[in-house]
Amino acid sequence: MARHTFARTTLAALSAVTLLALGACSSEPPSSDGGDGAEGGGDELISVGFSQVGAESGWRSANTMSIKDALTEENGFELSFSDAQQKQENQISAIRNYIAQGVDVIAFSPVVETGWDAVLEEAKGAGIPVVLTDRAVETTVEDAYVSFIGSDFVEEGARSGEWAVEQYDGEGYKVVELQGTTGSAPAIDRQQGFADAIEGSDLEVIDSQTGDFTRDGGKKVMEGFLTAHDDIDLVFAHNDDMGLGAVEAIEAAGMTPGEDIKIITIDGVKDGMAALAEGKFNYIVECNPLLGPDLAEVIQKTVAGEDVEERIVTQDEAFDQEGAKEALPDRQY
Ligand code: GZL
Repeated sequence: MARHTFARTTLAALSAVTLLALGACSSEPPSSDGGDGAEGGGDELISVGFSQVGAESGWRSANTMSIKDALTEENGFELSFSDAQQKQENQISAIRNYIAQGVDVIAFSPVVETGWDAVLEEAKGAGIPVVLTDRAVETTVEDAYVSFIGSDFVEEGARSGEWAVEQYDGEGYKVVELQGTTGSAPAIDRQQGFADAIEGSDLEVIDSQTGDFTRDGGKKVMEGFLTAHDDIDLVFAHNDDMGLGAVEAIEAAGMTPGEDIKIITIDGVKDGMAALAEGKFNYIVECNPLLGPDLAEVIQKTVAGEDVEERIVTQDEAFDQEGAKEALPDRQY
């Protein structure tokens, strides 16, 4: 509110001519009828309610930064942002608040795939378009969202498995898997993609458990794996943060990560790329978190009544240790 108060004070002090030149930087609350709010002079801000999963990983922090950097007032947006601390009930109540506020658009990154039908129905009933970023949902609601912007997680799992087969097939590798958040699209799809890719090779997944995408979760699960198994050759971690937790557990057990036990992860955040460049990881499949610009464009087009692509697939690269050394200096996140 301070921002709006300040804006009103500043605007009140300006001459009428300047005010006209500025264009109505609307500090009025979003239109109550859930309308798109931009039917007025076209210079009004587009009000957006965004529900973020949480702040569980380096990827999430980079994703949040990208969204906040794109949905700024100078870019024509009024952003309400909430962090759900990885709890679906917090996301659902945040979305309900945005509906009650009558924002122009709701966007969110669903922490898990299911359980969204009721709130998606409510947003639809209020005439508020919904955009999904990062993760998909399973829903029976017709036309529940206008677009889903994010990576192909099955492909990320497959690229991880294909590289593992290329490098290690024929050596009878025993694999342990650090899964992402149970029920989340990336955890479900990455596991599927990896399993399909190693089918027919002699790599065998001997244990798999969720570390909830956090470094601490990855460390604790890896400690359990090291206690239960004395023949682990490879860790497949669904994100860098859990892989970095596994590095701590492997080193604490007196072994050398990247050599005694190989590590393949997904994301490609700075800390992960640094571990890869240092030889503690062996391969990373990137999952680009910089979704803000695409989200801003989809919202602007939606409010303007233009068609938007229902599915926007983010392009991802992959890196081995040499690739990480070359790419690290220019990484944006
Ligand atoms: C992927 C994203 C995942 C990342 C994790 O798009 O949902 O969640 O891979 C993050 O690092 O926690």
